Amino acid sequence: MLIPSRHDGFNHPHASEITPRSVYEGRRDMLRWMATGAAGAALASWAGREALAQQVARPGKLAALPGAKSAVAGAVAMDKLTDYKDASTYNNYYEFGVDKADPARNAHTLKTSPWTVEVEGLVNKPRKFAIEDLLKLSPQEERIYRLRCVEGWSMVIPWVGYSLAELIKRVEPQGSAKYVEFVTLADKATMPYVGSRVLDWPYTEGLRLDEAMHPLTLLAFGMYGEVLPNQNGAPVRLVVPWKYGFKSAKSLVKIRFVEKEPGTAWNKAAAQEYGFYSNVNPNVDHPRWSQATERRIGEDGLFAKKRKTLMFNGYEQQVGQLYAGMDLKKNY
Ligand SMILES: Nc1nc2c(c(=O)[nH]1)N[C@H]1C(S)=C(S)[C@@H](COP(=O)(O)O)O[C@H]1N2
Ligand SMILES: [Mo]
Repeated sequence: MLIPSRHDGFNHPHASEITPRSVYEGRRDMLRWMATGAAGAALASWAGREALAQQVARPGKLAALPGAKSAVAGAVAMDKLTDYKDASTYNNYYEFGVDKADPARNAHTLKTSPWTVEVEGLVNKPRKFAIEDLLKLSPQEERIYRLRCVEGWSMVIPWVGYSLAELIKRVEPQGSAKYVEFVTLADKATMPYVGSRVLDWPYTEGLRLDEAMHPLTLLAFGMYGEVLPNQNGAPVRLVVPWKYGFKSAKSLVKIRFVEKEPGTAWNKAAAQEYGFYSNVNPNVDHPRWSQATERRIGEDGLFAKKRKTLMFNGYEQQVGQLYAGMDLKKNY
């Protein structure tokens, strides 16, 4: 998820806001991290977003969207929740910029109403949903999921939504439908980076039909009891908790049922680094860095000790059987 950045953590003015002592103490870790290329951009964004977090949304600002506790197995991680201010100011949403603080800064231009999601392709009942109808299609549930980014950080967020399977059942996929492609908004007028060469727009993602049907795969409309803030993918996004964060496409406009494995945004950008499956797997390194550990955002700051990354992000019991017999090194 890292592209050459204009930021160099050590030259960035905000770097001075990090106390020399913590810099010193974290230095060895830091140097190791620098070697991965991740540090420059991340250090700059972390410092920059501290100030931003003071101003940006906190729960209580957006429309309420409460959900009943989910009964889906594995839907409630017992981990401590990430602070709302961290979850809403440390984001990847490249349509609004490549710095972690950019989406919170820039995504106010996203127009989430009117909004439609078109469900098409190999289904008996293709349908265009107005967002209001999609919201009411099934009861909203609260699910506390970990989301782990391929860059090595993770968060724990109380999402609100319902299983994507609820929608899929209603449109009746045909026997030839083997995959689901997700297409997100690409609007040059409101998204400053659409048109840049960072990615091939629109941002798209895909799942195998059985992955899309798995009850843990969430169509999310809210978090922390409120509708999604724009930077987190309003008005509707995917959350696939056992896969790296980039599979969880934001601001969906099309859901398409297809026969062949669809292309995906990061696979198109760097095929040797980002495969179609992208299951969280501590045993398969990213070609440029390890995936064995992660930092929980907000836990202990930038130089926190890493925690071990779990197979399938801790959801192995629920989803492991989907990949029985597959070579997960080959299908990364
Ligand atoms: N449309 C779109 N969806 C996207 C992205 C993006 O750049 N554009 N980034 C992905 C990545 S890399 C991650 S880690 C998650 C981050 O979700 P969050 O900001 O809610 O934590 O969104 C994913 N969905
Ligand atoms: Mo990510």
